[in-house]
Amino acid sequence: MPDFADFIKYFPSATQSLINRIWSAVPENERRSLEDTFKGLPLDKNPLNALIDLAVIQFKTTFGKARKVAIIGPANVGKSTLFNQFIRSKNDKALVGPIPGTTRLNQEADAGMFAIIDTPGADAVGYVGQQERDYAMAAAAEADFLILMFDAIQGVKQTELDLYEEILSLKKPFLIVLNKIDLTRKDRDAVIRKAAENLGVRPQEILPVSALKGEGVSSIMMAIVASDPGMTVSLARAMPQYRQKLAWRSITAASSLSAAIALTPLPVIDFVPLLANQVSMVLTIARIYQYRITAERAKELIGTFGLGLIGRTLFQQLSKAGGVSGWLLSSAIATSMTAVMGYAAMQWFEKGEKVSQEKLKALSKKLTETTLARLKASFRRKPSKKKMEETISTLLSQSAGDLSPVPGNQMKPPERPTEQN
Ligand SMILES: Nc1nc2c(ncn2[C@@H]2O[C@H](COP(=O)(O)OP(=O)(O)OP(=O)(O)O)[C@@H](O)[C@H]2O)c(=O)[nH]1
Ligand SMILES: [Mg+2]
Repeated sequence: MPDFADFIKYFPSATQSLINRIWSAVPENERRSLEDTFKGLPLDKNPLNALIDLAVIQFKTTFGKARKVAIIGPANVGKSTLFNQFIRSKNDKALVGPIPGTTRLNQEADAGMFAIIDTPGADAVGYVGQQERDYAMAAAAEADFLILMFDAIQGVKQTELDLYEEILSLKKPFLIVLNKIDLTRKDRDAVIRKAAENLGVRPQEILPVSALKGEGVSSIMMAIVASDPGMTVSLARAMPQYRQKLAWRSITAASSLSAAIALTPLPVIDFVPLLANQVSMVLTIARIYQYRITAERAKELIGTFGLGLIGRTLFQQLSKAGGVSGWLLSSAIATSMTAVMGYAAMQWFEKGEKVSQEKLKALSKKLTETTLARLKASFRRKPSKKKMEETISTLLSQSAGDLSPVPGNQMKPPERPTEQN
């Protein structure tokens, strides 16, 4: 798990102290809980983007104006390629090309929580001249944060050192990235070391990336977020909603599988394959909330929810009422027991709260009824397992709102149960 310090350490030392100064303005207790947020952030680009999408609204309503992040560097290092990795709208796509000087004007686009600006090559040699450099420097002067990009294969040349000095003199927070790292092999560390030496920074202060392959892009994004408490607050606020979405997805998958398993009517509701499926769901939910628990512990937790008994009682009541075939009833109950158990697990890991038996009973009954009605309407005869899974999956994606809690909006991450890790 990354933490705050992991992202701060990427910054050149001047920027580190700048950022520490900004962060020291945040009250101590809030700072700690915000810094904690970093431990839960996803490191892959797609999940991170999903989280940022949720945070954007929070950010825009709270902080209004988006910060500007400019990508500055020599021609042909891959600035436009990186720009394209950040943009939200395909219409904003920048032209990319193998010939230096592809970009001749600044181009700004929405990158979610910040605006991203692509600039022409700023090395003022060869194909691009002083004018392009002026454009790039104007963008740098206007930006709140700079991504200074160099090429791993070309290295850092003398002309580029001048550019680096000029960037330093702006006294803005910046990040040094070494792009096209995919083209290096065994020499990767040596290439980074050499670039660091030429720039006079430590190798850890250079972030190796491949804009082409998207590698390291999420680290750049996180570093930008870490540089600004406002963005971190927005991510922290979006986090509960994001986790609920992920958890709900795993609940939907597990419940659909339970329904398919239960097509072969089960003698008791905690039949072994069902339990194995539920254990794996609880483990997934625990992981989403950053708990590492054992399968044994998950089994114990499932036991304490007491859903087995609720399920058996429901089964007896509904089969006494008659008129429902065994497979229908058992699938409906397996679905609702698994979904309700997932919900209970979510509440447990999110808030450290145990949902009351009354509430679990009421939820189970309601969800079983809804599921039964849907299954009756969908199937005259016993369907294939696959068809059953699909039907339940659709039903639960639609009914997420019925079970899943209202998205939290609190500033501080909730208190955690004590059994951390
Ligand atoms: N192998 C590799 N090639 C890359 C990477 N990033 C960009 N390129 C290639 O490098 C060339 C230049 O990319 P651009 O994104 O146009 O570079 P730029 O810095 O915007 O160039 P100018 O606009 O000319 O200043 C293109 O052929 C890209 O496909 C990378 O991470 N790895
Ligand atoms: Mg370009």
